[in-house]
Amino acid sequence: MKIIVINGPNINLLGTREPEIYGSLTLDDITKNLNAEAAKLNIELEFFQSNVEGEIVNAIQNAKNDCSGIVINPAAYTHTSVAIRDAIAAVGLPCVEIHISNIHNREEFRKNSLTAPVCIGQITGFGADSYKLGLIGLVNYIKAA
Ligand code: CA2
Repeated sequence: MKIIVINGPNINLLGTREPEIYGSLTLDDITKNLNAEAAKLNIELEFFQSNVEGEIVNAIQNAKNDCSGIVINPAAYTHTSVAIRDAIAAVGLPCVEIHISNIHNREEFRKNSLTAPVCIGQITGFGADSYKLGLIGLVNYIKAA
């Protein structure tokens, strides 16, 4: 089983600023931790990060070719992107939305997710662990399907 982990804009800056909100781990650290979890789960991971909305849409569409599911942190596009929502709905792969911070206890504009309604679930507020929790939930969902 192969799962793609997609990260949206500015996630490449993790660990460099705002550690009180996003923690001190870098995207590279999170990738290493997820690869360790993937080995335990006996699955394969692919990673994609982009600051460009259309590139994220392309990655979601391409996932249909060789992936069984998607873990996505759409970052700021969570709150704005009809295109990413439509891509998730169009490919029909099970998708888990994750956030490092708790989007429900921050600014009002972060509370609404355009993408969550087309995902099987949302994990928000567990720091870097949100990725791991989202991955475990997705793999269990796929295995049970
Ligand atoms: O909590 C999350 O994972 C977010 O998806 C992160 C996004 C934010 O727009 C969402 O509302 C919630 C922002 C990612 C920006 O990451 C930074 C990393 C280091 C320094 C500055 C920003």
